[in-house]
Amino acid sequence: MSLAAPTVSAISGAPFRVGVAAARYNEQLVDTLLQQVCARLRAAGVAERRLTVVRVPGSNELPSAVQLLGLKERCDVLIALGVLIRGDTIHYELIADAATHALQRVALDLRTPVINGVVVAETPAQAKARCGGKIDRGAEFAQAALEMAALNRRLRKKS
Ligand code: RBF
Repeated sequence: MSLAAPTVSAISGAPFRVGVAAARYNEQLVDTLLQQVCARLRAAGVAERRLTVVRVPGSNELPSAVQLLGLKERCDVLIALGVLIRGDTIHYELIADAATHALQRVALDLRTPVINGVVVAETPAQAKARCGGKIDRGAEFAQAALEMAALNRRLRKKS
């Protein structure tokens, strides 16, 4: 995976409605990601009342959760947050794969951008570096969400 993150552009989040689903598995790490995401969204002007957060057991449940959120609220963008860490089996890989595909499917079916904020790590140390450590993945996910919400507003057919 490339480390070349996109350059950050200043986008006002004031008009956006954002839905976030966050897994409770590896809870401390996901909580840190969630704090980073919310901090960046608030800093961009997203109003508290337009930010909905729901929690689900694990990353496997994220696609259903963002779909339900997207159907209930008219969100400009949806964000799925989770942390998958390699265990003794390849289970984490299966979940990562299935969740990645399902999140894309939800985005295309709902015609609402979905940000894949699932951190997949080989070790707990790798996961920590990406959730509160040197790498601010939460800020990257929030920035991607702002960009896609802006694109959605600009290109979406008025209905
Ligand atoms: N969920 C995560 O979000 N991160 C994990 O690292 C993770 N590891 C799992 C490992 C195993 C062996 C199992 C059975 C589940 C794991 N889950 C994990 C939970 C999964 O996303 C989901 O909540 C459950 O499988 C119930 O559908």
